[in-house]
Amino acid sequence: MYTLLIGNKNYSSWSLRPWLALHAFAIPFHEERFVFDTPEFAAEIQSRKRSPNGRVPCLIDGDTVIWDSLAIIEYLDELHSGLWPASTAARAHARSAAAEMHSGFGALRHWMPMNVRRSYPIATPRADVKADIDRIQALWGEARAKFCANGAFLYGDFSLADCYYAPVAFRFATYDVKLNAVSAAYVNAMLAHPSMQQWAADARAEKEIVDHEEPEYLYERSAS
Ligand SMILES: N[C@@H](CCC(=O)N[C@@H](CS)C(=O)NCC(=O)O)C(=O)O
Repeated sequence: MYTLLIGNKNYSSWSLRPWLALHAFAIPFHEERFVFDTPEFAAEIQSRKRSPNGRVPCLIDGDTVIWDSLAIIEYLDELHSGLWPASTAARAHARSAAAEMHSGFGALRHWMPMNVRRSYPIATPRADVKADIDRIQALWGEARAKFCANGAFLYGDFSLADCYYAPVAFRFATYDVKLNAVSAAYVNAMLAHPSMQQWAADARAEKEIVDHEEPEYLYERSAS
């Protein structure tokens, strides 16, 4: 049985991605949640005792330890197969989209951090955030136009690409981002997915508030 080390469900966007892959594809796993800013997180995770890079997520499969969300989902695809879209062209596009999310969209990630339980509408996103939003919508639109014959997800059936963009769906809801029709329908489909609903319910049930992860901290600090 796999063990997945994760952070707070309300905040940890990187943890969500492999958790969703395991949960949505009904792969049995055990989760261990470590709360940010606690002595346990420092002792078990940041010390690198349980996770080689001192971060979450980290997947443990017997003697094999995989410590980055992208490596984890590729490992799962290798062992369970069929988690990426079926055609070679769709798979290449989906992997490019996931890699772009992994290495890019810094402005969106910084200025719209995932916060599942909050509603914090931002009427006019900063220009750099808007550029990230525009690029994501273009990418989603292309995936759906080229590779999605049926189905509500980016490449039709739910795939690892959707796991990779899941935190963006939560962000767009939290910050009430105005979207085109294709993107809005996709976000709705993602938010309605039973595994996303489970994660959101777990996030709402968490009691911990990490001040520096909350939007007020970010926006008040930037204004001062
Ligand atoms: N590139 C990594 C990012 C992992 C990451 O930054 N995780 C955050 C939580 S979402 C973390 O562990 N932060 C705690 C720290 O850096 O001390 C991945 O894809 O897994």
